[in-house]
Amino acid sequence: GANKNSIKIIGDHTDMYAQAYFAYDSKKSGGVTISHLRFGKSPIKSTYFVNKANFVACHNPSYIDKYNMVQDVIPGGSFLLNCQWSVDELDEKLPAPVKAYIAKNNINFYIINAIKVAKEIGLGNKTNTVLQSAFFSIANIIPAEEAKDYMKKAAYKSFSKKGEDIVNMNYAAIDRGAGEVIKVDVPASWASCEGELPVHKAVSDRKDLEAFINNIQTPCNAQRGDELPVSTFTSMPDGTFPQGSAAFEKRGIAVDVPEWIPENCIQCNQCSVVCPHAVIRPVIMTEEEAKNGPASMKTKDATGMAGYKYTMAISVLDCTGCGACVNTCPAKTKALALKPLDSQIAEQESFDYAHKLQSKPEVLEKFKETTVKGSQFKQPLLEFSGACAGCGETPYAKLVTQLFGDRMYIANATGCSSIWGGSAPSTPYTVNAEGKGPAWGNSLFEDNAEFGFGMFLAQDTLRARAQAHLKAVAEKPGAEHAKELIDKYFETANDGAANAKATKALVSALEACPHKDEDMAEVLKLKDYLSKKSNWIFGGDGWAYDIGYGGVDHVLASGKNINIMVFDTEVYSNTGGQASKATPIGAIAQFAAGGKDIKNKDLAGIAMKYGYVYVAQVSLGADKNQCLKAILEAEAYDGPSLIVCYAPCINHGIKGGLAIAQQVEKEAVEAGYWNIFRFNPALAAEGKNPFSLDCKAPTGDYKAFMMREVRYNSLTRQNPEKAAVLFDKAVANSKKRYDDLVGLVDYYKPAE
Ligand SMILES: Cc1ncc(C[n+]2csc(CCOP(=O)(O)OP(=O)(O)O)c2C)c(N)n1
Ligand code: SF4
Ligand code: SF4
Ligand code: SF4
Repeated sequence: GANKNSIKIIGDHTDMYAQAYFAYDSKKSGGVTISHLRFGKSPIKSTYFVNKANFVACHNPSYIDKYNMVQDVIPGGSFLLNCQWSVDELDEKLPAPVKAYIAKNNINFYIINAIKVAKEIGLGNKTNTVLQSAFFSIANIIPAEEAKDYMKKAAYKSFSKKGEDIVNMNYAAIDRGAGEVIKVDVPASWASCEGELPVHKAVSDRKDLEAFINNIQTPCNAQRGDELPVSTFTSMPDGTFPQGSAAFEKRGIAVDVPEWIPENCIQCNQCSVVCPHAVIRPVIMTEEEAKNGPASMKTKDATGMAGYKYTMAISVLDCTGCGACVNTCPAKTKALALKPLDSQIAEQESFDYAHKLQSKPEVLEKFKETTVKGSQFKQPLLEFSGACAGCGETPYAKLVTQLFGDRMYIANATGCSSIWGGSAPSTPYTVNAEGKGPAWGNSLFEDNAEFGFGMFLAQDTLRARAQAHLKAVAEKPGAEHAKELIDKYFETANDGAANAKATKALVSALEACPHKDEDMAEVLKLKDYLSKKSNWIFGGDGWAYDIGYGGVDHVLASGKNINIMVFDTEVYSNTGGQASKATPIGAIAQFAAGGKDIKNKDLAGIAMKYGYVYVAQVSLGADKNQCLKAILEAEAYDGPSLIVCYAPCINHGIKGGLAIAQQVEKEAVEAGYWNIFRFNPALAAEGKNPFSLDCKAPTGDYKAFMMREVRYNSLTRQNPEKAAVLFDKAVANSKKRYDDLVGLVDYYKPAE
């Protein structure tokens, strides 16, 4: 935004011609944006990106040894680096080719600590306005005071809807940015520095993954994807990418990362549950494993497991610094504190060691995966996604993969979840030590439920075929030795975890059999389809409530065992926040610029009416246990399921940011803004009440809850009268909604 404003200022307030191209990657946190700005006295006829510039600014210090940025500056040009390093530290911190290029080409080299300035002003990690002001002070295109004035006008236009505080912070950033720039006296010795930027060659036991990373992912991430010839891709003509490649990116994008303070930790694992990026993970080790770990690894005795050690492993180079873990930590004195990334680098070695240790059955025996604490000892098979720092969607998806990831099929609607779920070229869905992980595919926005249904039907048909051959095997004389295993397989056919074990034992027995007849050979040919799979369809509210609703309804009505998870951000998040049918009354969104004046659709209520669909509404921060139960029940239910998850998003403009997303999820339920419940038809079949209202009558202040978010509070500035009317209606709706839910408890009560 700030660079867009800069080129507008130059175009509008000088006699120069101006042009701007912006190139983005698809990561939503720490992604690369390159602003190609051209201006000058002659008309601009260039239609290509700038590849030699008079001025280059590097806004993120972690890019300095990843991209050849300074080489893009012409001799005698200017280079601005945003970093937390002092002038004295530059010699040690800058890579050799950067230093050599600066010295040999007479580059005017400037640094600024915009990170510190933005933090002090209250802008958190938003450094762009500070850096915009630094640019104008160095580039000297417009007299300093005049430039500040124009920048402030532009900032007012961009941020006035977000409130006076934000505008004032941006004014402060403009005032401070220009003054904080330091011109570096480039030491002559830099000219003799030799070396290249480090290239990290990936090494993996999975050779397909290793080749993919070295030949495709690394060049793409270095902004050289356009140079790859078509022949690079011939080994993957169907477009299938290997899983687990995001783990090799190690982007180091966080300014601050959590430090674990073992003496304060109560080993509740809540930080791990809420981490949107699967960065922080509890690990229980034997004494021996702990002893063999890196010297800097911190441990403490594992509660409830004598002779074992507990550590909180943190992959600091994958952390986004969102702070959700720190804010969630319930320990009396917080057991996590945010510290500069530089100071915590040693933690990466501990993470790499701890995360490779064999998972221990005794740990899951003691702490069951069906509990919040126990679930976190299972490997997340969604890790290090490029979602916005603190995203409210990812923790739900991550939890599902911890429970069923090794046997999951996921059909993903287009939306944020398809972008953080598959930010080409990297893939955050990954595999466990046995090489098993979610099979993931993204179809279109409008037909994802149908796509997921197709995935289910294909698997189901192949499984039925394999089972028919297996029955034939069982009936033949000579199959007595396998009889018990075949019986076990059919007994557990509907239970994912048990059937996985039974299938494994059965398949190895059949493979070991010296005489394989036709049926047995067919079973083995189809062995990947034999075990029970966990079928999921993921997407946002824009998909589920609006554009893909016909398909969602079709799947729910099918009666088949498919689970639908909706990440409800109450807007179309991926495209910048357009209103959906999930957008509540009174919220400002695109296409609802004057505040939405009709209430949101009750998707869960509609689905419940089928009577045979498992339905839940959840909010992780409000009740982790309820959320976990809903996911487990939905998966276990032999029929269609729908889980609607409340997901705070950057588009809400939460005061305090997504660092407090979990607190917002809690307060949403306390205020009656969001209700949590479960409807399990399986209970009705047992003569029990299928409906469980899992939240108490609201006690929080509904309007105070709304006022913390720009999507609501901006309406009070824009049109206070309308805001008053719509917010009153919202409060009345919420009361009625809760009363209706209480009514459902009675309605579904089994007859005495
Ligand atoms: C038919 C169609 N219309 C529009 C788009 C553009 N589009 C891509 S993602 C998206 C928004 C998705 O919103 P939602 O389903 O709520 O998911 P979220 O991004 O909030 O997770 C839109 C409009 C598209 N891909 N296909
Ligand atoms: S700061 Fe955010 S990304 Fe980093 S470990 Fe904590 S929750 Fe995860
Ligand atoms: S949330 Fe805090 S107390 Fe709980 S495991 Fe994490 S660091 Fe320890
Ligand atoms: S849902 Fe919101 S917070 Fe999450 S990745 Fe999308 S825009 Fe970012």
